[in-house]
Amino acid sequence: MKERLEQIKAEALKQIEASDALEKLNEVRVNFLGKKGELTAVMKGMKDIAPEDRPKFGQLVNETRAEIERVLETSVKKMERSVREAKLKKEVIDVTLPAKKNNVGHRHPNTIALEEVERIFIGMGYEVVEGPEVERDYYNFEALNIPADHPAKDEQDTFYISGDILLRTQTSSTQVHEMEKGKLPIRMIAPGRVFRSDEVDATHSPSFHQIEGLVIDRNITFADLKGTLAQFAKELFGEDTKVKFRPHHFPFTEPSAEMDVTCFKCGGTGCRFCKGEGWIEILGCGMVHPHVLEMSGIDPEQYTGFAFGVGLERIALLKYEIDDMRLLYENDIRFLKQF
Ligand code: 2U9
Repeated sequence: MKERLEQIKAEALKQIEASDALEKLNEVRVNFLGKKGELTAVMKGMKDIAPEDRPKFGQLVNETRAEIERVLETSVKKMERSVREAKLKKEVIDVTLPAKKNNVGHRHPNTIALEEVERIFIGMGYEVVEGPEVERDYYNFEALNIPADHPAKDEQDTFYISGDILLRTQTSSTQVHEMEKGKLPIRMIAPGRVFRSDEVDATHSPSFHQIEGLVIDRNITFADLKGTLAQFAKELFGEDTKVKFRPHHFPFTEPSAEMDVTCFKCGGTGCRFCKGEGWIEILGCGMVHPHVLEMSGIDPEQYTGFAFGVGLERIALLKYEIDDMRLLYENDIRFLKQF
């Protein structure tokens, strides 16, 4: 039996010596030390040995196993080291090579303009609220005092999904949801994507972005509207910017107005940028129509409010002197990088 163990050890050491890969060493481990390996088979022969010889025999088997394990472990370590060294030799790093250029993205002009507008209104205590792009007819039109026969409701202007489900044409629907919550006062802006069935040209797109504002509290007057929007214009276009309000009509506000700002290029004297006008139209605004308040459960005898709406792309085009809206949607990095 002793000779058999000597034989096994010699054979194992020979195979370890001949191994040239980690997988081969593992095979040796399985073949000699594994559950179905040679040493286990010898152990199973224990029952044929005289009981008094068994302890000695067991010790011999254990010594053989320990010796094989020791040699195997040393070889594995040696093999791992040489594999690592070979890998390192192969992976030479040439520190003189030029560095890989990291192409970082760039904020879109719309995003820059939006963040600027948000910063201004957050500074005045407004909340930024977002709402769904898919809306019910009621929230997009009816609740805003836009009657069924209003031209804006025409299929040509609105993308209908089915029945009374549509893609919002204005972010006002977000403000209606906010009014319905019944928590007053409200001081919010609602930025977001809107959709209108328009042909694409230098100033139109079937999908663009609006920022609408809404303030509702006791004793809100047109003076609050003027002061707020004049401050907004100064912060956005420069301290010297003056504003002018022209009467207008919107179904959801009464009275309504459009606001112009003095041209930030010529200061109001007239130049090519403002087409000689000295003024640039910026936004629409007005006092929230009492019927609009009423429909959303707000008592117009107790509360009044003002609202406004600006086109985000219009602000971006003006601020960054871009003359074609389509450039904003092409996402050409060479264009975007300029702002
Ligand atoms: C509620 C009540 C009133 C939002 C308003 C405008 C005037 C306006 C346009 C500007 C350019 C849209 O992007 S644009 O095409 N918007 O002129 N929007 S007042 O009035 C509201 C909103 C919500 C509940």
